[in-house]
Amino acid sequence: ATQKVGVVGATGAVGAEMIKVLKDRRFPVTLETLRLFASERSAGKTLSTPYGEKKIELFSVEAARECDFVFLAVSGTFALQYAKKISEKGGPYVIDNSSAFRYDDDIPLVVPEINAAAIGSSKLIANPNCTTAIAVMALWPLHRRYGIKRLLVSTYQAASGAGQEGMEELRTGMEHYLIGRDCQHQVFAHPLPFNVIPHIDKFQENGYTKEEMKVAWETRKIFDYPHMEVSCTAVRVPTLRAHAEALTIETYQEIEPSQALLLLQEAPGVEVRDDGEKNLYPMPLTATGKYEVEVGRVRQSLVFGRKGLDMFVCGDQLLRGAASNAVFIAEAVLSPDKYGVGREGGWGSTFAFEHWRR
Ligand code: 11C
Repeated sequence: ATQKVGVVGATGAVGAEMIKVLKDRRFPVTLETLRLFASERSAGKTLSTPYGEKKIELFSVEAARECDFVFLAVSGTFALQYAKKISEKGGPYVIDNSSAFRYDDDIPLVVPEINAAAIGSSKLIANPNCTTAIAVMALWPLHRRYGIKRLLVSTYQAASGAGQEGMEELRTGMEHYLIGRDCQHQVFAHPLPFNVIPHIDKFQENGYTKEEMKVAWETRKIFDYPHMEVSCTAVRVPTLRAHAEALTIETYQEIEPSQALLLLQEAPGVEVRDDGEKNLYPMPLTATGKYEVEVGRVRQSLVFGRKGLDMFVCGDQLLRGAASNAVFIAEAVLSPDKYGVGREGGWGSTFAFEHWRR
């Protein structure tokens, strides 16, 4: 049946991408049943979408509650204020892209290929941080078979993580830099062109940034495995919209690169690119625009030996890291079978790793 779908923050980088993904995935919504919401600044304007021209409405809880699904591509502050008001008392499903509810025990944090079953009867569902969403696609198949004890992450994050403004600042900064003009910066703490910045989100008391802690908190929650030890260094680099990450894992069971690659080849949402001789490995230029997360450079760890691997992943930050993950959540709500929700031994169940947990 046709669904009434609202996108709040429709003019932002993630909102715009969500509308494209809805169309591309043939989500059951039409130009008539799609509603675009934004703040006063954009309300009343017309947005060109893959469905056709659509007028942007001023957001209100009442209007949002008329929908079946509401995607929030707005700030955490906005989500905190409105998400529950929209979803409560028989309201629509609300899929929130911010970090506002991710760490609440009673709100599911979902990557459908991994834990669609966690949705349960919740009307409010949190979408993970992009860095986490990209890494877990490669980590989950390995975790459910070998058990990941420790995880070390170093990231190379694109400007799009800071939204449309981040991408604009990088583009303009590059142009200015090349003609010898001053490189202005507002979005990033320093000029990003020809630079790398080891600072994403706020510094925490333990010296890590919030972005780095999100990777730890969210991976544990999505895997329903609070014991995993995780450490991350998150770095902004001058790429546009795909995050890359170096991952090192220590496993409970002995793991071999060739076996790991076989598992990854079978895994949904993953594309293996692993052939050094052919210069084939994950890169932002090839991962951009793809739903799949690229995985490669899989090798036995020189530190953890037979119980460890090093690898490299790269995923489209606006897709897997935000828009497509959110749309897949809505698909999982409509067609639970698609992602094996609740299926014993299904891809998303804990069936396989009970075996090493014992
Ligand atoms: C970045 N990962 O690259 C951030 C953006 O928790 O949803 C996403 C922040 C979040 O800047």
